[in-house]
Amino acid sequence: MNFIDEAYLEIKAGDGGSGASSLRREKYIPFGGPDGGDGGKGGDIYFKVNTNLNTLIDFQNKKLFNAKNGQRGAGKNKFGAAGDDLIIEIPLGTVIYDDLTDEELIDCNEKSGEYLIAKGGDGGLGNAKFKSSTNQAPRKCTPGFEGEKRSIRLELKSLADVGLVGFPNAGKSTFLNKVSSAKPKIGDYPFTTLRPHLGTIKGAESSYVIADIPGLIEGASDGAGLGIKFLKHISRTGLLLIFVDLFPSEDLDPVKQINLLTNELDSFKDNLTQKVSWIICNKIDLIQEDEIAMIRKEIETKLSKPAKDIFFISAATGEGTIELLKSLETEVIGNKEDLA
Ligand SMILES: Nc1nc2c(ncn2[C@@H]2O[C@H](COP(=O)(O)OP(=O)(O)OP(=O)(O)O)[C@@H](O)[C@H]2O)c(=O)[nH]1
Ligand SMILES: [Mg+2]
Repeated sequence: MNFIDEAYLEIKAGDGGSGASSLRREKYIPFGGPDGGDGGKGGDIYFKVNTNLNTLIDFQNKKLFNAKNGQRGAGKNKFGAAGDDLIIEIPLGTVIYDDLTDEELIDCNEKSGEYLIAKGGDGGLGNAKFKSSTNQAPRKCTPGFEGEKRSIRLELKSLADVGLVGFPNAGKSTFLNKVSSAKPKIGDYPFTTLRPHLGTIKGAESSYVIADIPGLIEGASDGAGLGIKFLKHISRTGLLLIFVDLFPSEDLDPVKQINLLTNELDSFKDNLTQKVSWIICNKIDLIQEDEIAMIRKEIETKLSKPAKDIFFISAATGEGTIELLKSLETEVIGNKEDLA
């Protein structure tokens, strides 16, 4: 499944209706008092989590959202009706930012969460409210207040269980293609994957979700390549798979690749290096069997941060992937139980 992970919206809560200025006119009452009612409150705008949604695709074309204005007050002390609230449904895990200041406003991470994002303006006061001992027939009334207006950005942090990281061309997408029904594009050039993809793996006992994100390169944390922009998508996964290219086009041996990647992960704010990560050495079909033991030894002894586990696979031929998937399922079930 290819998902759209970002959206920009302009939202505007309803304005309050204006208060009315009116003097009571009835038979036999020549000087009726003021009876202008207040205006109605403008509608609020809420974001509501809908767990059936998993993309922000619905927002790509619709960028403007307005809640209804409150109605004006009227004579005979009639209050204006309040404007209806607007409820916008979003996927679980959506984070809302103020697009102008980049401040994080709301993290919509509760399953039945409903979050107020823009408040409707209060209605204005009718002239009945201005009656006093010195002014029995005021004409004054006030306009309604404006509803809050905001430019916001939505970002979806995917709720995948497992995240794939690695240099471009390491074979992350090939792996996801092989083991799930997701079909991210594969290419023998860097940055084939431009957006995150999610794939569901049906294990023996449960299913879980793997997120494939664009490749990282050295300096990603300073904006090189596609940058670390997409790392947020794996900031909530319990487990990272660090993909190592055993047949890289550049002179990057496995230990170097892992150390560089770990450095980039370190520079990302969400403590990605605190996560459990496994090393996945890919493309064993392209190297000699006796090299594997040597590489394993190197990784075990030379990493700046020791790896929890090391796997050798070929995403292309499928060799080693079944063992990896078995271990993944066990780990993911364990992580889910820890969370429960
Ligand atoms: N021989 C061999 N080639 C592989 C293997 N895995 C991937 N490849 C090839 O390596 C190239 C890159 O594969 P991708 O899956 O697109 O790599 P990626 O890590 O997703 O790359 P980006 O999306 O650019 O980050 C493609 O030409 C694949 O066919 C493997 O196990 N063996
Ligand atoms: Mg890819």
